[in-house]
Amino acid sequence: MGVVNVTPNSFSDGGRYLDHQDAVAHGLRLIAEGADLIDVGGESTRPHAEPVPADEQIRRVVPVVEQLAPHVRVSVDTRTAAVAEAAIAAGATLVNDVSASLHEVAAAHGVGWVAMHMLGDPRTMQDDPRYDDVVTDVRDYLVERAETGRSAGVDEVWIDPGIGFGKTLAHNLALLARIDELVATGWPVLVATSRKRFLGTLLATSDRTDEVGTDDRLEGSLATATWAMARGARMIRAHDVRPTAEAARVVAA
Ligand code: HH2
Repeated sequence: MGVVNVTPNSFSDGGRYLDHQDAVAHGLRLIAEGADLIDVGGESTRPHAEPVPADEQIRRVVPVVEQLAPHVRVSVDTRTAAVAEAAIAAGATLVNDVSASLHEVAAAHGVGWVAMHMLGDPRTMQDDPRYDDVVTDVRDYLVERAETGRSAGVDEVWIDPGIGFGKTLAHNLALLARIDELVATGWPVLVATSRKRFLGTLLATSDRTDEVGTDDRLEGSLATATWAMARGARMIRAHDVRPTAEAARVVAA
């Protein structure tokens, strides 16, 4: 799953593809690099981000979805029902839902649905997140969401632990270390670690005291994607599609 963020403030590529033609060109490039699916989003969900009104998200994503859908499967990255509906009308066939609440929209339109785990919402999710056992809590939540989606009539349901969404470094690492427990539920698992902050923290060294920037997180992104794929994750959401697709081919072999 290649990422096209049509936003001014996404944490790693914000502002780069705000122009529709730039976003479409980027999506076409990701297809050429091996993406099976392009995820188009018009709202950043980075920590502390403010919600974006539905009409603004629609203005950002619909023209891009329309132009990419003839070439590739398109998902819409949104937690807003009206945006999901507009993107589906424009050709999207998967709702990538960080709120895990849009199953009825997916069911009504006969499209797939990704249920992601997030603790709270982006404005507050990184304020001291706590779990009894993060892996068990996230797994139980996702299984409940997936079963609800299936009962509502969604045929294609994915689950996603939501790396970085209300999680400390230790939480993210536990979810990856025990990703097999999510795979064992039988629901197909999507993992998205690409360029995320915990990689910057892990890769920081004494001469780079704080954290490694988003453009220097490729190796960490690939290491975690490969780890997850080798343990059964079936989809990887990635900004750097060519290297990730190559890693996927090697794991598959
Ligand atoms: N992470 C981001 C956005 N959408 N969707 C799923 N299913 N899983 C994720 O972990 C996930 C996601 C955040 O990354 P990005 O789109 O690069 O940044 P932003 O939210 O700032 O636009």
